[in-house]
Amino acid sequence: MKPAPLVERYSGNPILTRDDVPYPVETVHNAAVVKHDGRYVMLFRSHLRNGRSIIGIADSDDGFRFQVRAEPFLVPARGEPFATYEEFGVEDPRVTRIGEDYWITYSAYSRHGVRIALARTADFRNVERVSLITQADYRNVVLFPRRFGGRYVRLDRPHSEIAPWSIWISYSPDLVHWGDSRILIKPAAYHWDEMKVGPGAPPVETPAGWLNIFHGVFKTMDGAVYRLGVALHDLEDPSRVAVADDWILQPEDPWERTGYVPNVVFTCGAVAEDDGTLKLYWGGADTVLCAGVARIDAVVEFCRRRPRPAL
Ligand code: M1P
Repeated sequence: MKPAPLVERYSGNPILTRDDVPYPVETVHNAAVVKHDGRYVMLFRSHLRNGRSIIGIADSDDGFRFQVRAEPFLVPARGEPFATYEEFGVEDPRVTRIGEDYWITYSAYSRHGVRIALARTADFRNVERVSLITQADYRNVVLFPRRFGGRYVRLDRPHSEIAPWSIWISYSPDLVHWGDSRILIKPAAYHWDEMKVGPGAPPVETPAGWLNIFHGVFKTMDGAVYRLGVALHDLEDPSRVAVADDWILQPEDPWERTGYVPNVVFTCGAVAEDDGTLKLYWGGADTVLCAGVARIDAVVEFCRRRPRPAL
């Protein structure tokens, strides 16, 4: 008998499309979701008709039915130093609560390349840009929600000409200055992720370790396929990691297989619930937003059962 899927898709998928947005956009995808004051808040990416992206915001009582607010949450900055680096758009937000604030990492695009910016909000009404925290040629930065040995920790994904794009770990005293970087998870040759991997949802704390749901890409004769995989990082030393050999989610629904970029499932967020489940959110074909539910203990077990070398 076939095992039940690890991630059960929500029956009402896609949960958000461009038709739900009260201003003109072409897509709704790649979203961060957190619980704030008992409600779910989502920051999502949308393409405008000129091909550039902005970040919208939506609220929900149940984590599945979201109401999009009248105005976007982040559009390219007007003030420096951010304006120079956000000229071509802002994309792929991730949100981590650290203390009383929510810290947002997002891709800043410009003629100088793509780099990561850091912003903060306490209430999802006012937002303050803090710093640009990478040079060019980075995407997919996720923050751990607490310090380790006094330092903040992030997973990031630099781009390289001579090696498949991989997941790295970096450390910071203040969330602004980062260093001590080293490589942590590499694509595996002739695997579902052999072309590149990248951090997805910010790490989720479990009694067994930090769950890291990442994306992996496989190049086919008909274009790339984006799937989701999972790794488990040590609770006290997140540089120690076990990577599951198999993917946990692949494009299957029609809105994941066709759209702006076909054959893509891409996550920027997950919410751990008190009942031991995880709500996972992913963009389908860079066009719509989908959700699903997994049991956290089953995902942990999946990492332990058939790990592969991380490097
Ligand atoms: O089109 C699929 C994805 O491509 C990029 O992902 P990666 O970081 O792996 O290069 C990003 O543009 C992402 O937004 C997009 O969903």
